Amino acid sequence: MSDPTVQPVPAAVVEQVDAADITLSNPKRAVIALGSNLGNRLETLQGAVDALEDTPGVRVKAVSPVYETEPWGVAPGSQLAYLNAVVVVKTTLPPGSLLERAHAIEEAFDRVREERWGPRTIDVDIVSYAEVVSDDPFLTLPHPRAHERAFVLAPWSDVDPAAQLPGRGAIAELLAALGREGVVARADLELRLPE
Ligand code: PH2
Ligand code: MG
Ligand code: MG
Repeated sequence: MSDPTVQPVPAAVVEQVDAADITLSNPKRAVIALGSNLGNRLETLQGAVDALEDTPGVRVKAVSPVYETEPWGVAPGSQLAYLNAVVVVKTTLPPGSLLERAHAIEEAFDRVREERWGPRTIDVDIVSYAEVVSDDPFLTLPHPRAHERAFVLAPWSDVDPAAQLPGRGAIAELLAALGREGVVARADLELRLPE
């Protein structure tokens, strides 16, 4: 005998739940690092923040203080100082689409890729995406060098002091171990959180 409390589900409304649905209904938190050492650095950082907010499926939740930082990875004195900041977003975009958007924003600000670690108007790096750990060469998550870069960890710890870097531990501890040499807060400069 059939149970009268169980309603049969008509075949027409059987739902499909696939990866896209889960992404769409469940926004993820991503941490994005911004850096600029060419042109009007502050204006460009703000432009990148605004462009992120203008992206369908991306909401900027927090913007860090701005730091002036010594260029890492190049001969001392060979490049101008960077301004660096970190942005926390909530997004329904999957990681690959968020990366495509990051690259589009770099292109919009005339980023040229001539040499590795060359000076740049803007660098938009995905530092972490939810708890995702991936060694995909197209998008390694978390960012493979974030744990050893004070110019990422310092602004990140300002917006999220308890943050963990998946696979690496607490960012506060990573930053304490690394020190803040060459990474100076520019309290006179400020990025606006988009309305
Ligand atoms: N980015 C690099 C290389 N070196 N140095 C500083 N201070 N800040 C950066 O954002 C940065 C760098 C490659 O992306
Ligand atoms: Mg980059
Ligand atoms: Mg970078």
